[in-house]
Amino acid sequence: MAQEDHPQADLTKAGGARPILYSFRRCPYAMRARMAIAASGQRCELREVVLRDKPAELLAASPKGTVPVLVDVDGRVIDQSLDIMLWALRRNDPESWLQPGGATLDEMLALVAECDGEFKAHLDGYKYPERNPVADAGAHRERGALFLARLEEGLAVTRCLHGEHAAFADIAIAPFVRQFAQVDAAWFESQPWPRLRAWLAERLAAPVFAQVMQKYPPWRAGQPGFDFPG
Ligand SMILES: N[C@@H](CCC(=O)N[C@@H](CS)C(=O)NCC(=O)O)C(=O)O
Repeated sequence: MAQEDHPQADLTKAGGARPILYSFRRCPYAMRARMAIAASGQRCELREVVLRDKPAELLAASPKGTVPVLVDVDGRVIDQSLDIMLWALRRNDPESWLQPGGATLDEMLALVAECDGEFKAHLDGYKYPERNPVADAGAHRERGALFLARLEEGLAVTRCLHGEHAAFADIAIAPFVRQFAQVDAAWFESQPWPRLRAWLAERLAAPVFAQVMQKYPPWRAGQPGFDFPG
């Protein structure tokens, strides 16, 4: 068993008064939600989803069928990753991710919106050129790189995106930069972005990242989910 596999002995009882988090390990939206939940100390029941075989319970909670989805103990459904981050951090934010000192929450959300909008579209065009044969992966890489070059400029002023410490935007954006970097690691390494690379390396080396990248077997109806964070 790989070291990061979750031991079966940690299976927790189904039900119970814990929010349920439908998640998918490799989804960058789910990663950011899991990091905020882990940092907040909020405990959840994690249900790992197979995207091509989504559980009926997930679709009943949120028919749009994306992860992450959080079902709170009162039945409230939160089906956007940023809202799940805010839900967790507004309960408990020991690392001040919502108040980095160098920006307001609205300013951080504006940067994250650029990531989720234009940058994500170019990331997809670059990463999955086969999904749109007319699109040119190289052009998408160039356009996505504009966002990354801007991050590099900001990181020349402060170590993290909005100050010296990681905060909401760093956590929300890093999983997408990670994906972009992984498409062609040699190309990414060759770009004039030393601060961005250091920033990404730091995000990926943070204990909270390792914590949320543990592997869980897919959840099946009638079975207990896993205690998260484990
Ligand atoms: N805006 C949503 C986007 C979530 C999203 O698109 N998640 C992807 C996985 S990374 C998904 O569930 N896709 C549905 C599918 O592939 O069937 C959020 O922020 O939570």
